[in-house]
Amino acid sequence: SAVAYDPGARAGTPHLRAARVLAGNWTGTSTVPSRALYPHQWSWDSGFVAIGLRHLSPLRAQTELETLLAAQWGDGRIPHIVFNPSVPLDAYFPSPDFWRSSTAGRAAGAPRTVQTSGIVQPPVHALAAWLVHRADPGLSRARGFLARVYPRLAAWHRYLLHRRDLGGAGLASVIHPWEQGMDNSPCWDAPLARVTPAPARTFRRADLAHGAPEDRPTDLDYGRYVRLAADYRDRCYRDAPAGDAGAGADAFAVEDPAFNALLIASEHALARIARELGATGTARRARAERLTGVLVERLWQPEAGMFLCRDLRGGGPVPERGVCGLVPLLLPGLPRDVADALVRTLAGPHFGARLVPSYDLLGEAFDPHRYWRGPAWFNTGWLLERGLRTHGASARADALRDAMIEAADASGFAEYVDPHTGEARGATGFSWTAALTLDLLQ
Ligand code: 9WN
Repeated sequence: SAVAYDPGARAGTPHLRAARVLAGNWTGTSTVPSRALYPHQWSWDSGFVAIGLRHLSPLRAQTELETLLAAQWGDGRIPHIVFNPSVPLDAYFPSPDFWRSSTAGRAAGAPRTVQTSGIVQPPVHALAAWLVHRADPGLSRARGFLARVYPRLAAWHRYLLHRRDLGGAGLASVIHPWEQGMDNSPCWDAPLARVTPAPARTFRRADLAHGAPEDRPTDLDYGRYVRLAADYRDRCYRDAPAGDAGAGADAFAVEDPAFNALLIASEHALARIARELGATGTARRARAERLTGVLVERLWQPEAGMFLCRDLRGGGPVPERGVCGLVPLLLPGLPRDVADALVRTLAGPHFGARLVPSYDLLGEAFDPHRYWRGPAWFNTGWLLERGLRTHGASARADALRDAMIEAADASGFAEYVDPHTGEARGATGFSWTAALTLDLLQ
């Protein structure tokens, strides 16, 4: 049953208010990102939520990840949405009858017992599992938590590194903006422009019942999202072989720095998990280091002072500065000059607001209110705060942490906020905002 979140309730401390959001969004086995806008389980949301939940209940945090992993497909993919069967079909679009995972996804090993989407989201899960374990190693060992999740996480990484290496260089590609998680980032404008939108009359958006249209993607964006997802479904979620840009291949294929940085950070975490389970973890650590080299070689742009996406179909780097190009700061093995340049770019004219914007403050497409085209988000802020700390910029990390805690609490744990003023946008009572605030408060 839904517990209404009341943003007017200001009693207690930021910690208590954040905990209350997570309690209200807990379904018994996982957490919805937002009761109204996103009433199912989302993949990378659950990773971030588990990172915060571990401070309230390590058991709930483990359960969050276990529920998601139970919906993993036979080919290793973790679907971006796991649908709650008790939620009406028209509460969210695209719904299970669009994805048809149990029929269209059968060849790829979609689960029979639960309905899911067929695309993926950024692989933050192994990092989350490791952090959750560390919060209560005794409980984790007693429940065999890591031993149970490790093979699933390893299969997930295997899927991304083999089936999704569409560029052939070793990095994972995304084939839909929803996979990268920053849905309408201006980084996708050029690669998406080649996609013929599905006609507006063929689908009905549910998001506009809960979100202001000027804060959300446009109808034209949605037409293209629907086309890409429907084409993938109609191919039974089969991934094209590496290097294949032919007729059966995806119209949209991008190598994204944030997605790959999270994969590498999670590979480091898997190395630690392997060690905890009695193996050496050496091969995984070596792979994470090798992939860091590939990421730099392939996506680093010294003139921009940041990483840029690579459009595999249009050829070459996408000349837009999205926050995704700063997220690799998270990686410990980054060359010194690259890390230093990222720290400078974060404070410079393109990103230097009170809170880190999702897109270039000076970019032509910048819009402080529209979703991933300018507003500040708390998951990317959390990753950058961690990155600043990893590379010794602790005063900047402290300042970002304080600004985020303040903005999260004052906005009623908004989904995203104006990067200059902190004004709330999108949903309030948003789970990862509350969860990551809890983590920053520790
Ligand atoms: C599509 C759940 C998700 C986040 C994404 C965010 C938004 C969905 C949507 O909400 O995307 O997956 O319907 O707009 O962009 O990052 O995981 O919170």
